[in-house]
Amino acid sequence: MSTSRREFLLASSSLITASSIIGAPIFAQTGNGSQEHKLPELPYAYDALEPYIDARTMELHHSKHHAAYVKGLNTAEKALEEARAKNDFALVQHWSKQAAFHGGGHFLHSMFWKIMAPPNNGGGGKPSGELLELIERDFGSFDAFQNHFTAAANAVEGGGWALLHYRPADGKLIVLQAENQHKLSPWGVFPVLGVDVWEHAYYLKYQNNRGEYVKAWWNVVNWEQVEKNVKALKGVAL
Ligand code: MN3
Repeated sequence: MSTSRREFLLASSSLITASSIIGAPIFAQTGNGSQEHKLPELPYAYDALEPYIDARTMELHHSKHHAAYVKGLNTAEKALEEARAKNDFALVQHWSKQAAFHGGGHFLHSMFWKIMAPPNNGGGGKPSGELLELIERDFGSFDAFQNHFTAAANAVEGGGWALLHYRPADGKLIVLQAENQHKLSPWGVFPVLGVDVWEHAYYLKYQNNRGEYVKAWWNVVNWEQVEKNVKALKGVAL
């Protein structure tokens, strides 16, 4: 790593860790680099997003699915560490793919819990202030953004996500999809809002009706957190 790159990372990480833990942007550091990844606690109870997302789905999603991504990421990183120690890279492709898949899952789910809040208590409604201005500038109107994002979510092939990204290079917000947890978004963009459209996110309550789930999900979006995520990325020079 170049000196300037390292200095930039050090400077940005100290800025980001200055934020408070509660309500911190999703980019806040949660470890010191030598610890194992941990399943974050939900910022609300399993039933807090009812009636839009049911308690049983939230419990399974967090305690089973997200936990599996955390475990998978730790396993992959450990395996790559052992490969280096033994200088045996026969399985480097397998473990690299596992690290990307589970790493993507851990990051996106950590974001997902935070960008939701109980309906009428932080969740739902529309963005305001600076975030609304950015959305209107980049999508024309909030309705156009919402229609675009909803369509992207409904059209994901198989398991995946619709994501609102912030692109520091030009300060724009863009909507893209992700297949699985990590495919179809380019480098240099950072998710600030996302909806999980894997079937495990909605099947118990909505069965095969993804459209109804996505429509309901807007009622629990925590716009204040989305704005914090965008602000944390402003000024990051990439
Ligand atoms: Mn999921």
